[in-house]
Amino acid sequence: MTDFKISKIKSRWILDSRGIPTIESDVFAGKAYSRAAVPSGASTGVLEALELRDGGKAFMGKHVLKAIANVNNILGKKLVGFDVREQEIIDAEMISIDGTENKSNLGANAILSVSLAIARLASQLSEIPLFNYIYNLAYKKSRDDYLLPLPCCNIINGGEHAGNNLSIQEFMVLPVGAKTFSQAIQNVAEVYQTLKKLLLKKYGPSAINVGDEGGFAPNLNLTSEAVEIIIKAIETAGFLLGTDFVLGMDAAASEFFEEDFYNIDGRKLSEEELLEYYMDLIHEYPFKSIEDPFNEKDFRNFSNLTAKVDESIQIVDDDITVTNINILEKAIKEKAGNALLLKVNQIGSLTEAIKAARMAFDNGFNVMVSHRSGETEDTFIADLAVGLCTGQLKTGATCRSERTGKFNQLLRIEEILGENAKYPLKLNSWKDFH
Ligand code: 2PG
Ligand code: MG
Repeated sequence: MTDFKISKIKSRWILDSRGIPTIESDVFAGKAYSRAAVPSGASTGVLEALELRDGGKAFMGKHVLKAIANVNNILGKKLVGFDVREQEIIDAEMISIDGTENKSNLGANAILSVSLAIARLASQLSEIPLFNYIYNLAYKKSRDDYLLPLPCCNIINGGEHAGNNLSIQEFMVLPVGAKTFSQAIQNVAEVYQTLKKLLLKKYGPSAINVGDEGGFAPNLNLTSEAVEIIIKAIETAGFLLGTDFVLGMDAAASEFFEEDFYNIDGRKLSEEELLEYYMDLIHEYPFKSIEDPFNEKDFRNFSNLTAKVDESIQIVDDDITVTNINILEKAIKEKAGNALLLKVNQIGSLTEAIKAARMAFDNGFNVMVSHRSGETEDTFIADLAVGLCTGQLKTGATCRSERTGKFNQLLRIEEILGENAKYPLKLNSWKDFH
């Protein structure tokens, strides 16, 4: 008889992709165990659940020994005996032990490491793949075919993720013309390698250094320069712009917002001018996804832009909603955006992340599962994107193992599913899967 009851939890620190410590937890049921690690952002939303750091000298204040102690000494004791298949009950228990709105007692990083490891252990002990387990958990039913995500790949890095002058944080290519996930990621990898050659030729060797998310970080000054060279790479690699690939961006505008203007491309734009700036970009180039176009408090301008763009274009809420259902509710009500960026560590438990995704879908919003700029080798979000059938995932470029690990897990999932692996034909393909 399989033993599903938690017998022990053990947490430790590991290094994330920027060399900053983060927390990893092992949850045991008898001799079996599963493990999960927690990522960390650089351009974080102010209302994100609290990532507990020690302060003081070690790792420049960024050590996570307090969070680790909270798992080993508190959660590890209180959760013994819980059945790992009771994800919602265990997450609720951890939230209640923490007792704060933003998980500031135990740390969202402490709670999340346990929450994800529990789901992984339950899937392992139930002998079903993690994506399958997540689907059953989220939708309380089962299915045979799954929607693999469109990989929204960030191939030029700017903003907080790179040491260059680009104001826009992420320039993404979306391989919408592919018929399968594996073809899609191959197409992106070919564009990425072509872009490398073009950048080297035009700007010299320093232009092919990469940023935090594996995209190139050339020292360009203008958004248009980055977009133009990406388009050239798409075409040089033999693809059709608009058909094989469309474009996406994460402006992460809170990072270049300065009280009453936006500092972009060496200019100071008012909010009205910034809105026009996006409209011009959309007019000139096939942008189909724009994330965080205004600062995270500006619901009004998120609404204005959403109302102005064609409905085939996504306005993605990240820092503004921080995967929090109470804030998402406001965004839905005010039509501030039409898509949710889903980051498990913004909210701190799997149950709450699933709730946010379901609320988004129930209200017609798209959902894009997302990594953080500080990542680990943990590939949980690949299974999460498939399990929720979001049809979209952003996890950087086809470079650096903490990014490619997620794509590689998706290649394995595609293989497991065979003909039951579907690939999105449009950004809201999820509608057929829920
Ligand atoms: C974002 C993320 C991930 P960070 O803004 O969407 O790309 O960046 O993890 O630094 O918040
Ligand atoms: Mg973002």
